[in-house]
Amino acid sequence: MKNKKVIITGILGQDGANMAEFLLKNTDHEIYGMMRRSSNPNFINAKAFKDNPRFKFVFGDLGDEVSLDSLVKEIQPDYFINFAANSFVGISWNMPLQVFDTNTLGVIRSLEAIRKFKPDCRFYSAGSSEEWGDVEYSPQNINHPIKPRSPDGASKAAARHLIKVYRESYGMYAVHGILFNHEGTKRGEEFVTRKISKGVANIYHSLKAGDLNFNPISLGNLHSKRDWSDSEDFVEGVWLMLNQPTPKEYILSSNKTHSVKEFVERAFSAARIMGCWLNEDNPEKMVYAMPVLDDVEYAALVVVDPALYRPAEVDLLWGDSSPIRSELGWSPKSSFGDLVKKMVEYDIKNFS
Ligand code: F7E
Repeated sequence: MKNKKVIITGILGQDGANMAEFLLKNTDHEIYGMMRRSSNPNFINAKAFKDNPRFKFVFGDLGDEVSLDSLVKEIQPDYFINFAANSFVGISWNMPLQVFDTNTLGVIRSLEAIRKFKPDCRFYSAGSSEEWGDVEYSPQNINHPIKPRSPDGASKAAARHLIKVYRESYGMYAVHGILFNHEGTKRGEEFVTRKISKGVANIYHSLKAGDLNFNPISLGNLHSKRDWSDSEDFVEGVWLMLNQPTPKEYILSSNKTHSVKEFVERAFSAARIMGCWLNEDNPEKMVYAMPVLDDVEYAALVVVDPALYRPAEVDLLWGDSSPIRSELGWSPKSSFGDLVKKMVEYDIKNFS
């Protein structure tokens, strides 16, 4: 029997790379990793699989329907997994049109390519808890009203409706599973978790060298809460969503919520650096600091920079993924503590 074929978009990003690793390890499928043309592509996340004989890079762009049509026509994929997106919420106010073009129109272009050239190909596109935005209740389940607070959240919400339209109009197996925050050692440094783990590694190595002149980590809103999981657990859930008798949308989440402030505390503690909060009554002046000189002075580990606050914030994300746990048997292997420890230890070890 012929091996099945899978196109993964966003292959150089965290989720695309983790999905490729998962499928190469657990199936005999052929994986086609779609990347955009760039003068300086960064292959760091693809180290583990780029030379695998069942893996191939292909050029394509969600902004270019010609490339998507050609890929689907030529490869005849059994699965098309869309992890490509402009996923950094913070930048989505600065480039809302590009965000909408990639995250929403890119989904239509992919669906159209499948509809025209391989209508039985199963399609998954990454939805986001950003779509809930201004949340009405917690924990949030799949029926939560769509109330985005950012161009990113709005673009994903529109994509969700379009995927439903294609599913119902053409009978396509097309799903938009909602992913709460998911992180790991392949996460981009613009996201708060990796910014913290890399910053902790930097401070750890300065302290080890006896240098107290390190830069503190500058952060924005410390009080927003997120439901953080490990991306490696999520790609397994996405694969389950793609392999059911009928398409159905699910949420992937840890079912727990933690503040950015708690992430900071856990990350420093994973590096065995003990700090305490100063000015806690003033959110814009808060400092996480380490006592020095017999506790007389403090060295700042984290400072707040109000310029990093967002024009509109999603204050609390907390998911309810009980349906995928009970119906499909998915469960995450990593806890919040495991995730923070893994990221900090990785960044300390691979510090340069
Ligand atoms: O921010 C706060 C920030 O950028 C988390 C994407 O994958 O998950 C991600 O979106 C929180 C926010 O992720 C900094 O204001 C404070 O409240 O890591 P983030 P996000 O915006 O939640 C969802 C589910 C997606 O789908 C998205 O695509 O942390 N925060 N200080 C900061 N955030 C950043 N980035 N940098 C800071 O300095």
